[in-house]
Amino acid sequence: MIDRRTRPHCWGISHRIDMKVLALLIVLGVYAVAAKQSFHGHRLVSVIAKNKEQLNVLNGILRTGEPWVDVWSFSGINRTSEIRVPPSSYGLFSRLMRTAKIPITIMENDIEMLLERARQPSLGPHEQASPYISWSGGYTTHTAYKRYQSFVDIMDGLKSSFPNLVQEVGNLSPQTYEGRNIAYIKFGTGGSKPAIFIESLIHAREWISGGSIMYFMDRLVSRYSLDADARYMLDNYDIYVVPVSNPDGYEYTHTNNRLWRKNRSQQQGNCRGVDLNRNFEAYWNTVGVSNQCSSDIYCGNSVFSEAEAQAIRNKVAEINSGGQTLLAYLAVHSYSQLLLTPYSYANVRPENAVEVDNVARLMNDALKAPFGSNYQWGHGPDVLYPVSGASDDWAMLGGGARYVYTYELRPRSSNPGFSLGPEHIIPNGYEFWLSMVAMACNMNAGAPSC
Ligand code: 0X9
Ligand code: ZN
Repeated sequence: MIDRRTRPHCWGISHRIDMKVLALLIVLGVYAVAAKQSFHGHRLVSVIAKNKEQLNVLNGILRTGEPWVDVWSFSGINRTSEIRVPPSSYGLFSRLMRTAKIPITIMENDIEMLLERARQPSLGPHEQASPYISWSGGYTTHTAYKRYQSFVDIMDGLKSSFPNLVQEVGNLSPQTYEGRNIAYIKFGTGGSKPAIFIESLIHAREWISGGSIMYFMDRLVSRYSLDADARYMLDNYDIYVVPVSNPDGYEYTHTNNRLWRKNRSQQQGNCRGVDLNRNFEAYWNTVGVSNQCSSDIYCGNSVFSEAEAQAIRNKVAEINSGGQTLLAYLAVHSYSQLLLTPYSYANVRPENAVEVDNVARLMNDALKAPFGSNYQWGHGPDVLYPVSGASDDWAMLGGGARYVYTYELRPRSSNPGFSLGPEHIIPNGYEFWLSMVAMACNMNAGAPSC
């Protein structure tokens, strides 16, 4: 017979056990959800195609993409391409290279170690000693890569702290695939001026883009009353910034996979992600894309299929329909230290290529100026590779922008590649700042000279 008095007691014990089990399950569950992908044993290799046949082999590899290999940078004949090869793919990869007679140089045997090392500061001595580093931020600090919510909070804070310099902080429409808002900010001092539109972090893993943009935004308003450069920009232009154009992907690089590039939309089966920089209407699905979702350059199943690409298109359309001139469009990426001019889709130049290139040269000089960084500028397909469906081409073809540039920020090469340490935010932000000033000062926009 069950002693009734013991019942509550027994229930209490089993309840406590249940709670423990529940807590354990929650911990395990959270761990499972938050467990980060490890890159132990993944090699980073560099290869150079010496002729067209070899380039075709590399191109074939690029097209099949994740999870078999992950192409970090891809370039033309006689240029270095850098590829992450997981241990399970290495046998096949090296056989393919041997057959094609392409020598493999191993840059790193364990990419997890590369990511780990990037947590150690690695600034060059000239940068540490530079007087420019003495301006290390006004409204916010720039010593760590920020999560998406911090970007949003800081933009809200800039609006309340500098109401005369920030006209709007809002959200693009539509929201992301996972239901996040895509925040934007509009800097301006009133009236309708020629617009500069800056898009960054469309590729999730290119963290330095967001860091440099945040430095730029901070400097623009914090130094307005102190620097002629900041004043010139805000007195003559309206500047729209979407610092995190792919928030779902960006958050995923913080929580799950540091090397994720695409958005997070669900495609065929369980496969996720479209390369947003292949989803715009610019000779979509013609060159430099894959039709397989597993690839990092998957262009989606139709042009503008992705919410994040639509959101940028819609904002630019709104700017244009509001009677404003979209003068310049900047797409900010990393890495390789390049400044690319349009068009991306083929060996074709816009009719105003001369003025676009003149400004690019000056922007590139500005990038090199403070620290002697080795930046290179040129026509996208020449310097890098042709791509279709990229936002830069669309900005000119469909968005009506007269000056269009794609930045590939620091570092120069794959070591450390995407895992560039946060101590580079300020120097790279400063280089980016100077090149934006050079652009603002040299475009034909009817603004007084600098
Ligand atoms: O491939 C891309 O989307 C960009 N490079 S990245 O390494 N950041 O992925 C380059 C886009 C623009 N490309 C050209 N203008 N060729
Ligand atoms: Zn990119």
